[in-house]
Amino acid sequence: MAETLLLETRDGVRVITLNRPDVLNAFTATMGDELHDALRDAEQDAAVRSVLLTGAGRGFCSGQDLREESPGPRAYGALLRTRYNRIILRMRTMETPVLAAVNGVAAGAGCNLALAADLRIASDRASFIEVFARIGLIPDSGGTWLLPRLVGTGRALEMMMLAEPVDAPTAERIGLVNRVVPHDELLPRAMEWAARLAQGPTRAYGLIKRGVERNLSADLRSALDYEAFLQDIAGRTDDHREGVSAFREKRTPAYRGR
Ligand code: T3D
Repeated sequence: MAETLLLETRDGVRVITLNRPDVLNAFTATMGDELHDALRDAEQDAAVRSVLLTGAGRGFCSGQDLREESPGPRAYGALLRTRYNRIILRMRTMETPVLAAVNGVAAGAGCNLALAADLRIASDRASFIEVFARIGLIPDSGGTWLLPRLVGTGRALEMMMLAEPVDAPTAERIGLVNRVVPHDELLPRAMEWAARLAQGPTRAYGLIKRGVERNLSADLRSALDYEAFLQDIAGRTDDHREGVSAFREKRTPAYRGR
C-alpha cells in the first residue's frame, strides 16, 4: 500500500497515479521511493505490459516539494543521485512501455518525469515548465538530455532559461507531446493507448526502446549493427511468428509479449 501513489492494474496496464493533489503532486522522499519501486514492480510483473503514469487533481507533478527541506545552500548531487536519477533511468531502460497522461501542470522534475516517458498524451489544460531557473537551479532529472532531443536545442534553451510555461497546443506543435485531447477525454484516451500497447508485441517495444536509446548517440555504422543485433532477438520471439502467421491468415494477431 503506497502513501503517495494510487496503483491499479487494468487490461494489462499498471496505472500509477501520483497522489499529493494539494501540492500538485510535489515530490517527497517517500514519493521518490514509492515511484521507483512501483516502476520496478511493474517491470517485473509478467501480467503488466504497459504503464500509465498520471497525477491526481489539477496537477501532474510540480517537481521537488519545496517545503520538504529548509531553504539555503545545499549539495543537491546526492539527492539527485538517490532520488530522481534512478527513476528516470528506470523509465528509459525498462522494456515495458511507459505512457504519461499529463493532466495539468508539469513543473521542474515533474516536467522531466513526463519527458522520460516513451509517449505523452496531454490534457488541453496541461502545461510544461522547466521551472528550475526561477529558483536559480539547472534542469535536472534528465531535462538537459531529454528536452533538446524532443524539441531541439534552441527551444530547449528558451524553456530552460526563461522558465515560462509551454501550454498544451504549443507542446504538441513543437513535439513535446504526442497528442493533446480535451481534459475530460484524457484518461479514457490514455487508457485506450496504454491498453493497445499492452496488447501489442511488447518484447519488440522493449527492443525498440533499447535501439532508440543507444543509437541516439551512435554513428550510422554502429547503429546499423545494433539494429541487426536487436532484430536477431526480435526475429526469435513468438510474437514475430504470430505476427507473420496472422498476416498470412488475414486475422488480428494475438501477441503475448514474448
Ligand atoms: O531538492 C531540490 O530542490 C533539488 C531538486 C530539484 C528538482 C526540482 O523539481 S526543482 C523545482 C521545484 N518546483 C518548483 O519550483 C515549482 C513550484 N511551484 C510552482 O511554481 C507553481 O506551484 C506551479 C507553476 C507549478 C503551479 O502554479 P499554480 O498557480 O497553478 O498553483 P499554486 O497555487 O502555486 O500551487 C497550489 C498549491 O501547491 C500551493 O499550496 P497552497 O498555497 O494552496 O497551500 C503551492 O504552494 C503548492 N505547491 C506547488 N508546487 C509545490 C507546492 N508545494 C511544495 N512544493 C512544490 N514544488
